[in-house]
Amino acid sequence: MNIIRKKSWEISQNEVTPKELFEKRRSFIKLGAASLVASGAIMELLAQENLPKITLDFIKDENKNNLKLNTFEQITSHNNFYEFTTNQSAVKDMAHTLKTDNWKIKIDGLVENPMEIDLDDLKKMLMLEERIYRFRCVEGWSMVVPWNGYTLSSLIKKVKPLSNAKYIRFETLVDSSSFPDQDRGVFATLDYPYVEGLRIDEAMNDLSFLAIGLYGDLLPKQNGAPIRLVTPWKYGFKSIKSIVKISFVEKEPLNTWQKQNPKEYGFYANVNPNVDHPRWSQKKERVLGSFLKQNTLMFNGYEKEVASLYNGMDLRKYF
Ligand SMILES: Nc1nc2c(c(=O)[nH]1)N[C@H]1C(S)=C(S)[C@@H](COP(=O)(O)O)O[C@H]1N2
Ligand SMILES: [Mo]
Repeated sequence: MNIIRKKSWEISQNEVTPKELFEKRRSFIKLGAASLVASGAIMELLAQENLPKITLDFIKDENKNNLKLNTFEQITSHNNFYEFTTNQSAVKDMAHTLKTDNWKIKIDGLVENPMEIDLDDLKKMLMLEERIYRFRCVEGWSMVVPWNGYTLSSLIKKVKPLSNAKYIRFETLVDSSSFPDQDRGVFATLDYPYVEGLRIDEAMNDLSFLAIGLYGDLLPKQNGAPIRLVTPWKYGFKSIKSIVKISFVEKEPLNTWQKQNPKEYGFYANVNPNVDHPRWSQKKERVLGSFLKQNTLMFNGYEKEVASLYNGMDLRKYF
């Protein structure tokens, strides 16, 4: 893990109000650049101002839970995207090789309306929304992201699954000219394509989201451009990036991390502070940019929305 660590004497961003930040920043501007060394909070405020231009037109999330957003800088500088590298801080500088022009998504398998679509088709068919979600990686870091995209359910309704479609399988692009790790043959870190899956009822849940943007602009490549899944009650590895294929299938798909290490990673991967990873506790998490850890919530805080999907299932067995 490569966490942004602050020294203990620095103030956490959670402890300062926006007004304090504003005033600190004003006095600091008067003082000039020398005081740049001063405060982590000021650095964070300046980072926050480095926002993309809002280019998308979407229905805003009211943020009823008052989640505190991570900065654009934080969200786009610490990434897991093994097709590039396992070095989380290096992804952003490598991601330019991903070719997203003329991107197509093939939807096939057990559906009435199989289709091959691009982002323009999605835009015409579906309603663009903002979703401010917590995001919790299985490694113990987390963030809050304002995604832009479409509910997965709205797309599923358009393709009309057949009654024997029980699961959905997602695939990431395979292209060794886009992804350096796919050019390493037997020395590659993972078996590609990266694959993920959801049960149909999980996919139909209103939280399941296909993101095409964040902070109001199209997704940066390191975050899975041009389209990635977001399932906020599950560990981050379920949120598969740069999707080229969505297949409706009868059997539970073998997802990449389960295939890689079935003792440590399962199909469901629901965030659960009571079920430890075999090598570390899942009770706490460190929010990107924060010094202190906070408690991890059951289903990452989305228990009300998703707990009923798992009635009668032993969550230790179906991990
Ligand atoms: N294709 C692909 N998708 C992926 C990954 C990956 O390596 N390849 N990493 C996963 C993991 S482990 C996490 S935590 C999230 C990270 O998303 P972020 O970089 O946008 O934070 O992407 C997930 N999706
Ligand atoms: Mo992750």
